[in-house]
Amino acid sequence: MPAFASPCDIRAAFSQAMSAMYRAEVPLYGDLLDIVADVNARVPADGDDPDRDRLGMERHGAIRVGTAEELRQVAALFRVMGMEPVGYYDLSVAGIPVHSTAFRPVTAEALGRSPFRVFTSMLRLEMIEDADLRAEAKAILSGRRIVTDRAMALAERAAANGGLTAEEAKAFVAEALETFRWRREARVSAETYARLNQAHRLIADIVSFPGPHINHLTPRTLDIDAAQTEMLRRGLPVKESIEGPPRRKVPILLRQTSFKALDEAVVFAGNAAQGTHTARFGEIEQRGVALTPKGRTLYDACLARAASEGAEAAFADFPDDADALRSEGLAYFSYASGQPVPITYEDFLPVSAAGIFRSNLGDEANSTGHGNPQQAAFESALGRAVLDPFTLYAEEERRSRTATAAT
Ligand code: OOG
Ligand code: NI
Repeated sequence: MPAFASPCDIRAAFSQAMSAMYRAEVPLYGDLLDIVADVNARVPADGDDPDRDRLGMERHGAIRVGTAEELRQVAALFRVMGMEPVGYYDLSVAGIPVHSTAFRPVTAEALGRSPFRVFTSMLRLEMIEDADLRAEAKAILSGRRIVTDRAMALAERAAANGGLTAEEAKAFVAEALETFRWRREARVSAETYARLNQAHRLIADIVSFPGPHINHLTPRTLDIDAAQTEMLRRGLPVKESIEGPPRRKVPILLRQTSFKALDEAVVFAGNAAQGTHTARFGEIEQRGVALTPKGRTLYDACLARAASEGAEAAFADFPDDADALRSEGLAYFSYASGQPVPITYEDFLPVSAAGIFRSNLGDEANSTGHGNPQQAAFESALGRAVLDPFTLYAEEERRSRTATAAT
């Protein structure tokens, strides 16, 4: 039996390589890392942040793929790194023509070793209204290869053999990175780009380029309000409001903010006309405790009222101390250390994601669509079911109880 590199180590190496690449491509990302590191160092350790050890390496990124085949190919890459598809997100509720999942490690141990996630969206071609444009987008995507032959071969080898040797893993990291790299040479003419862009800016972003360039890479902060203030002080073009719940004593779920996409030079196919495209942006996040289905229902009700009542008033009904969250069954806790410790929310929020998409498409307006979740169609494109996040948190809580009972 050859010794295989652990998927956690491959993921950690990949996450680092991605961070280095993104830093070189988007210099503002380096500023963001500095701000977050400063803020995190200033937040006093009070035992309430069990994740402090992993914070420095914690990142999430996002990509948008065009076809089912592309989705399966990136899933094969993520599998080598021990990342599984968790959750289904329907962005059509916000008029955005994609649906999504998050590839991430699923055990507490793996999350502790390398907390790296990629929010992955797939284009919903059927949401392009113009039949000619829909057919054209489909034809353009059909000739595209977003994963290198060598990366695909290594992913297949890992699946067949049960892993990659250290040497293969190194080659895999370098090859897999190619899928996420920004390339300024569009595969379409300026004229086609303009028509795709007219249909939806996201469609142009997904269809026009050689691959699903990583569009942001987000570090995690312990105090997003302080980080937001510092971003504003430094003159970063940050969006006005923080997505998610208001500031609380016991943070819940996820709060996020971002700064606007950058205009980047592109070269169009055919006559090599120059143009610009807004592909990449900056984002930071603060994570809190994972909510149970009951807690999530209450959260959604508060969020719905926040628009009319204001967030502070709407969330006054949501208990803000750990004992109440636990005794009322609103949040998940781990009992591994003999005392209840909040289980961190490892996923995303569709409403926040829609807000992030929108602000970076240059559209702060609250556009809404019909909302048409098609999880079965997404899963058939992916070739497997996505995992249910609630099940994962509940299992983690149960496991910690059993471990505690045994000692
Ligand atoms: C993904 C936006 C969603 C988040 O943190 O909610 C996301 C995208 O713009 O492709 O990353
Ligand atoms: Ni994000």
